[in-house]
Amino acid sequence: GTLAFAQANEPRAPDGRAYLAQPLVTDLYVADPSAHVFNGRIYVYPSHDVDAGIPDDDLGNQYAMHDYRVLSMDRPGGPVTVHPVAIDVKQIPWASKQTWAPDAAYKNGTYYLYMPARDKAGVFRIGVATSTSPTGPFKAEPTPISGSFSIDPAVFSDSDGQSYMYFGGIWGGQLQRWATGRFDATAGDTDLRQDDKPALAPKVARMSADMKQFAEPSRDVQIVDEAGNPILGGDHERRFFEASWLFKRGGKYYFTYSTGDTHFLNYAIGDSPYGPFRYTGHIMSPVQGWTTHHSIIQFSDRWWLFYHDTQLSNKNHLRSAKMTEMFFNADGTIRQLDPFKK
Ligand code: FUB
Repeated sequence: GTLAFAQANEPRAPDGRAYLAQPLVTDLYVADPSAHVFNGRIYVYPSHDVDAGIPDDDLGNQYAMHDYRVLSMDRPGGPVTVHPVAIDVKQIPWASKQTWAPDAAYKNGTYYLYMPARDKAGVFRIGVATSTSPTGPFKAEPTPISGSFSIDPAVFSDSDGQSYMYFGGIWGGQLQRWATGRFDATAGDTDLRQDDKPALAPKVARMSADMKQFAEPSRDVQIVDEAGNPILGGDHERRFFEASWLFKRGGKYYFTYSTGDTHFLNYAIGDSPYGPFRYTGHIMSPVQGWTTHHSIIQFSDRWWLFYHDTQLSNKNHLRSAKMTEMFFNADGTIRQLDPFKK
């Protein structure tokens, strides 16, 4: 059929993977692509990058996004539909600016869009909006999720029907300001500067049955080394920075994330959605651009990495989402991808 024809003719890298590393769209900039398969179609929930003329800084003020657009396609490599604005920051009652990396989920006929943004006091929170359509328009809840903070929500629904939100990001994502459990604006703009202590951990909380609240206080996601010791703050090529994404394969839970200032996508493997997760390796070496942020889905029997880079704009804050096939070794490890290898 059409799919077999398309697969036979798709561009391939020398290692055999389908090489679709072109921007998914070229008439707007989108980043942080969170992909899902709903009803057999691929939906991508990205940030919608804009040029607000703000210079780059450690807090990411140049990332001044204010709305969300959804992309969709019937298969990898298929034509990409860009859907109308799904929600604007003006329609999120608690938010003031910087609608950063979102995620989405589906349950019982409702689609949920999870959105980090600065609240009116400038503190990042995570809110949710709902729709009967995967592409919106979405209607925001009046307040952020109670107990939420920082950025980059990723919601994983397990086969037993439970869903979990992973979240957090240091530097502009403000996670370092929550190290004591309360917001501390004096905690600085980067990390804790405690290189020999465990790195700041991403957070996880199980979602309530209605997907709109945390069912429990959030807890640390432990990322440990081969010996079971926490990855340390000074270990910038392995420690968590932002961009959590969780997927399950072969009964194992893969917690994946960006290392921010060293620009890797990493993964760590565990036996439970709560972890601990053992650091295993890089998924992808650095892309062009400061940020790297991804998602991973299975579509029929193949696995796909969605990511972004700045090759189209040459500007850190104007990013293009892309996708490429990824492969697993027999032992469950991931074959590391190089975004520059054609
Ligand atoms: O897109 C804005 C922020 O930059 C995201 O929330 C981070 O993950 C980084 O990509």
